[in-house]
Amino acid sequence: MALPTLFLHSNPSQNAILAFSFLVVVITWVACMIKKSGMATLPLPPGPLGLPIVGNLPFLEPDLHRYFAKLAKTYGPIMKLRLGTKLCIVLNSPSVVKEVLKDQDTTFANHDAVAGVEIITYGGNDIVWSPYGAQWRMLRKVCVHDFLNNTNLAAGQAFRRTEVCRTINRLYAKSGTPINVGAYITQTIFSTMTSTLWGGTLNGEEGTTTAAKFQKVLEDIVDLLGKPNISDLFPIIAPLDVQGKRRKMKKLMSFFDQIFTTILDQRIEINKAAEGGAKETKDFLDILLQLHNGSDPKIQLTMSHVKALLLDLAVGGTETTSTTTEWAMSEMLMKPETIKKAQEELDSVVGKDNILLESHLPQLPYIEGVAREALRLHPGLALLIPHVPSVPATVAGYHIPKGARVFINVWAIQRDPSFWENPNEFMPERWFSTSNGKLDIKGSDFRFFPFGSGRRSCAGLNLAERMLTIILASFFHSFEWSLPEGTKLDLEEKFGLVIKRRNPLVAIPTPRLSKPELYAA
Ligand code: HEM
Ligand SMILES: *[C@@H]1O[C@H](CO)[C@@H](O)[C@H](O)[C@H]1NC(C)=O
Ligand SMILES: *[C@@H]1O[C@H](CO)[C@@H](O)[C@H](O)[C@H]1NC(C)=O
Ligand SMILES: CC(=O)N[C@H]1CO[C@H](CO)[C@@H](O)[C@@H]1O
Repeated sequence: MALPTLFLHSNPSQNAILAFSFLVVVITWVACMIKKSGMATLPLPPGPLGLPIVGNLPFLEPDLHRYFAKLAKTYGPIMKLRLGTKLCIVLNSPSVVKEVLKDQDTTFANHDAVAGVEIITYGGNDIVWSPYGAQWRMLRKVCVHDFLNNTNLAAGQAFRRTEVCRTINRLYAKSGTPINVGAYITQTIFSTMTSTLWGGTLNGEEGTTTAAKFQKVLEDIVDLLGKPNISDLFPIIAPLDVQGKRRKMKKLMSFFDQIFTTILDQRIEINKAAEGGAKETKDFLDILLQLHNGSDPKIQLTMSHVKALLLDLAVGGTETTSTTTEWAMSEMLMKPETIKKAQEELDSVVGKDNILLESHLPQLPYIEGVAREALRLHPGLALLIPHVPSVPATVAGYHIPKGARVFINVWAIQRDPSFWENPNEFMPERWFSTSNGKLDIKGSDFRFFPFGSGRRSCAGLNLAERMLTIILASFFHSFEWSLPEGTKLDLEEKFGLVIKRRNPLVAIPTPRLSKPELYAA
């Protein structure tokens, strides 16, 4: 009744204005409804309610991968959270992951940089944090095609062999005593990585101290990257660097840059002296310097690219691989019958009086099953590296805004009881079953993708797999392993960018080969 009364008591021009306004409101409202029901504004994925400003931050639990898996039980295969002002999307099932990493691969082929990352990229010249585009494509080609191709991988056996022999000799010296197994694994992988990257340049006594420091600095970088940072969650205050993350990062970087400069200067001198004489095994640095020197007209590699790539591969390849190897050994020690089976295989293929070579690996399916089981239960990067869409996207019928941080919970999927029988149990033999045996390691099936999938999948997969399997096989071929009396092994995790063991893995090596001198350096 109010409206007609209003019209009655007003003059005609006022009436016209009111009627017009009324019409505008109605049209706007109808337009809104049409838009809402149409394609333009799909809803965001469901998710737990948060508080103003801080969002869901106060409710986070420290083990993000487990916390996300728990929430997924309520909110389903795709959900949203707000961490500070940052909108985060978590994917929890193979079918939504396929939509992102396969069907819309190009849109999502960017890694979401966390605060402090810009400092370690030599001015945005590295591969991991480059957005999808021409520079990333060039760097990816250098890594995968020019460096980690089959020829170079095979040639790189020499580097791995030397380091594994060295470690085995160090372990012989410790036989019968409890050792920190993880420390030996890390040392072996670190040395293998650095010699694969820049050869023996860091050798000698001075080299050993530098290497130890280098290894520590690498660990610190991975730690820093894995810490949730306030600047990340509230980008508005990022310039203040309240946590000093950027300051710490800068310090770590200046250390790297010094080392790289030394290595590069030395190498350029050596190459000059050798007058381009062909070396037998080329390390990554040789390949990079040749490209920098214009050996491939399609590739314009600056010195910043060279340094940034060295750093990326050193950071990306060391902790991930050594952590996976340590988890594999831990799982085996928890379940001694797996050690027995692995050793039976090794003894029948390699024998007790022969040295183990990489050429044996294709004949060791049980060891391969062990490696895969470790990658399934303990994928080094439990949430991959967060992806970010370059344009607004639609996933599973929900709206994903440009700039949202997309976590992919590979850890949860690889333990999902709907795809895996006894999902939490370490069972290398599951890889011989007809259903799982077909799953490859490259992520063509989204039930198992420890290295990611698609364009942004791990660039070092082939090298990682070789390092992991040769070390595992060598450790169990050369030694029996037992736990110190009265100790009990656990599988407790410590969350970070790379999920490591909370407590060190301590075990006792006892030689088991007839001719240990085979491994004498
Ligand atoms: C067991 C060991 C390893 C695991 C589990 C692992 C896993 C991964 C994962 C999950 C990603 C990100 C995928 C994504 O964001 O979707 C990645 C990226 C990457 N990894 Fe690995 N990785 C390992 C070893 C290595 C090694 C040995 C190297 C180097 C030689 C390496 C170099 C890289 C690089 C350069 C990227 C970034 C690729 C890009 O942005 O295009 N990784 N890795
Ligand atoms: C691998 O890369 C090297 C250069 O680093 C090149 O000489 C060789 O031909 C490549 N091999 C293959 C199989 O692409
Ligand atoms: C770069 O190329 C020049 C000539 O093309 C050659 O003399 C020099 O040795 C090369 N340097 C490296 C590091 O390959
Ligand atoms: C919120 C939060 O966990 N902040 C961490 C960010 O990183 C610093 C180190 O750089 C940690 O000390 C903080 O705990």
